[in-house]
Amino acid sequence: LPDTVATYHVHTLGPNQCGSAVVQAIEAPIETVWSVVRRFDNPQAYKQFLKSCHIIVGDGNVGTLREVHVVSGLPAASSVEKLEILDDERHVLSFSVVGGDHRLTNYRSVTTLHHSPKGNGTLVVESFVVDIPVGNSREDTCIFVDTIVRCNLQSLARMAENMTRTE
Ligand code: A8S
Repeated sequence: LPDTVATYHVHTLGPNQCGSAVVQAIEAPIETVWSVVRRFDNPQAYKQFLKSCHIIVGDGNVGTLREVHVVSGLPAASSVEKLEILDDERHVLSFSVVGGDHRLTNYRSVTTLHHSPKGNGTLVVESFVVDIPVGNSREDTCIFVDTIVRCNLQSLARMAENMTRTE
């Protein structure tokens, strides 16, 4: 395993938290994928559940705060998120949820990119930790977040693969 996986994706869970990880293979070079992932000001480029994003404070480096608005049909309206890690050399991005109108209290995720073992592609690993909302089960919470993250990474794959075809 690459050492960034052990460093960034092994989370300590509190008694009322759940966490998981999603892995996505992408047939595009790591720098192409990273150019999309690193844009903390533009998550709606590939996160299809988001309809808008604006920067509250910061210049896109660590500490930057953004507010995203969610498409209708989800049990949420908005989220305020803080950029925690942006490492252009190791290809690591992490953000935490610090406010907003939704049920995912103390959500934090880490995304790392890796050269795929064979060929010119990329492996994306995204893990998260979140509090289990009162009235929800551990399993339902994990399935809900897992589904969102998996959709985001599938959309990221489509986008990066299209960019590669037209480069
Ligand atoms: C991300 C990951 C997640 C985003 C969740 C899990 C969210 O934006 C949506 C619905 C919610 O209920 C919570 O990388 C929240 O964005 C789509 C508003 C945080």
